[in-house]
Amino acid sequence: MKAPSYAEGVLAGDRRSVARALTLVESRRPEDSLAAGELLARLWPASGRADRIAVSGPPGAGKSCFIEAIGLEAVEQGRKVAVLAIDPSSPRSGGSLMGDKTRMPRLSQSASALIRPSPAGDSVGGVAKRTREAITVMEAAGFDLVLIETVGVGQSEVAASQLSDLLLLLVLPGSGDGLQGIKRGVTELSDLFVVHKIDVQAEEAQRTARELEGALALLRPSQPPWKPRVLLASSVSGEGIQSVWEAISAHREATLPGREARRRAQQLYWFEQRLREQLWEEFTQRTEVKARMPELASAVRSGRISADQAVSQLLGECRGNKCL
Ligand SMILES: Nc1nc2c(ncn2[C@@H]2O[C@H](COP(=O)(O)OP(=O)(O)OP(=O)(O)O)[C@@H](O)[C@H]2O)c(=O)[nH]1
Ligand SMILES: [Mg+2]
Repeated sequence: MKAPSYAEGVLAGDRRSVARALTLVESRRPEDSLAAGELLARLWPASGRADRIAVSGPPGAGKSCFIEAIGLEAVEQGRKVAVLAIDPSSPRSGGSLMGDKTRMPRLSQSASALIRPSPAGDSVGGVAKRTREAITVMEAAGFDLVLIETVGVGQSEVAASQLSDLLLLLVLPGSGDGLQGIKRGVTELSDLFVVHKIDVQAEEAQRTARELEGALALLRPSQPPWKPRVLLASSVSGEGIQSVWEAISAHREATLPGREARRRAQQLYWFEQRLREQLWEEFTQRTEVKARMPELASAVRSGRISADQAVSQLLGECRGNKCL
């Protein structure tokens, strides 16, 4: 039984146990899922203690560099920092800790930080497939700040906001008049906006920040009473990083009273989400369904029947032979 021994190690904050536990919960092997479930059940009561921050933004916006800068600031403040990042370059990161690939060389040297890259191939909706499970492991191990890097392609912000207390969006200078460059849905979910790389485009950055502020004034706040803020920073020069950290702290203070309620609502979201995934998985794995799906799909593709007719037909047959 792997689960109990890992659990003790994780709860004691042992880094090797944490790494093993993460590998177990991220495993896609069916035979690991029981042990992973047991492990998570053991760790669950000890989770929930960290501030969870998701960092989103377009590819190349500097998310990884920014997480390193903020992480180092947090470590300096005495925090224990866990980073859950997507490693875009490797299909399987084989346990080697990110180094240059994930652009957090200094943070990965810190004894108060643990960086866990997951392969980009495992991502769903812009965050790693097992990010929520990884958060549980990290929190049970005593990390009190979890930084989550998204892959930053549209879509990712819903999942990111459903697993974090704060969604921080990195914006590049000159990336659009006000909100044009950023999708409205994304903006509505974000709690902090950071116009990044101001070391190279200082004036453009100021203008972008003003435009964003103007646009935000028209939007409904994501987490009342917190009012989203726009800040400017550079992870290269370090300018503005401390102000971002202060804004993160202010957000925490303003939203802490509502945090438990928000997290319960998030659990409900994931309950439905996972149930949907699971049911789809199980349903489409059934022999009868597997056999019928391609025929129906090609009938829909060729226009012989409508999508709705295909669904009715498949479900009707399944009910008929009791496979549903
Ligand atoms: N000038 C300047 N360059 C930066 C800054 N932050 C990051 N960069 C550069 O921007 C490039 C992308 O940085 P990353 O941190 O990898 O960006 P990312 O958003 O994580 O990229 P993906 O994960 O690949 O989407 C790198 O060449 C960095 O050196 C900054 O504050 N100023
Ligand atoms: Mg990155």
